Amino acid sequence: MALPGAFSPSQWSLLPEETVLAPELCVEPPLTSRAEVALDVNTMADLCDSPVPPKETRTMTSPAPKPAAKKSARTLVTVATYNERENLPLLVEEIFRHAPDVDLLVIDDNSPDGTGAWCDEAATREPRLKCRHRTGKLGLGTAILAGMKHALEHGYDYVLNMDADFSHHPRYLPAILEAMEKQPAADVAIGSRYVAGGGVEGWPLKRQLMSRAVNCYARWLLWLSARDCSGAYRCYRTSLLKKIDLDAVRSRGYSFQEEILWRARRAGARMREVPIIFADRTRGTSKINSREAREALWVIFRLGVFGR
Ligand SMILES: Nc1nc2c(ncn2[C@@H]2O[C@H](COP(=O)(O)OP(=O)(O)OP(=O)(O)O)[C@@H](O)[C@H]2O)c(=O)[nH]1
Ligand SMILES: [Mg+2]
Repeated sequence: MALPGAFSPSQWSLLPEETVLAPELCVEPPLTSRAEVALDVNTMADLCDSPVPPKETRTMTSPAPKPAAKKSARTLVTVATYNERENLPLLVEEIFRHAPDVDLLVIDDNSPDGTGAWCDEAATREPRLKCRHRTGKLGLGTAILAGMKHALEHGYDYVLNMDADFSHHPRYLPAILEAMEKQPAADVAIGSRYVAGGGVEGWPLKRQLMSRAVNCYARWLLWLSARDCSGAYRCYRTSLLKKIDLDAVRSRGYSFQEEILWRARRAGARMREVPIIFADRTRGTSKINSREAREALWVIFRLGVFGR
């Protein structure tokens, strides 16, 4: 039986036009093997079909960065960190190598491993880098939100968030930024595991299935047409964020990704997905736990069924 507020696969076509991820809103895969990106939002069944990711060598650094699209838009990249001392130095280097025109804000929650201290020291040598410190571990969602508010307060055109653990490789930055510009311009560009050309490396089958299931769940309950609704590698146009009441966001943790897409859809956002290969972290430890996962499922349920 369908849940109140949920809708059946045949109702996808009833979504307002601007919320549907039309095929032309998918950019071509930036990787060597180009696969046609076709978004059929009329069926839920294909949501759970695993696209076959192209073979790619996993390295932290990549030899020949493609420069980011030349553009005048001011972009703030935000990275939330909690105990990412092993990853952050190389990540900062790689971000500026692939996207030299961006500014970078690290939002650190008083990491016991000294991530914040390293960042402060690095910021004295790198004017594009800033570090914001919070008192303790306050959740990934609130950290991303703090980054969005910083971008709004400082007049940036785009705010692009990514994880610190190299699951979101900086080599995709140029493609994601280009996806914002390509006509018709997008309000949100999503680094997506679940469009053709995208994929996941290094996750056990159980985690892959869980991620797929959460995506199906969120798409159904929240009427989201993006294939990857739970990933954090995304760029937002700040003019879109101005239309969203950021203070009303309920999510503290991982459901932030689904919730902000839901709010963006309701604000009439145009979304575009860019294929990425998501690589499991090789350094540092995971911060997600079962309590956070249960809380995320509950928030999505509440938003979908009660609308708040
Ligand atoms: N500031 C801040 N950052 C956080 C918090 N929780 C997680 N993060 C960061 O958010 C990003 C994603 O967290 P991960 O632990 O990688 O979560 P995940 O990607 O779902 O899980 P794994 O890849 O398995 O580790 C990383 O950059 C973390 O350091 C938090 O409470 N505060
Ligand atoms: Mg991670």
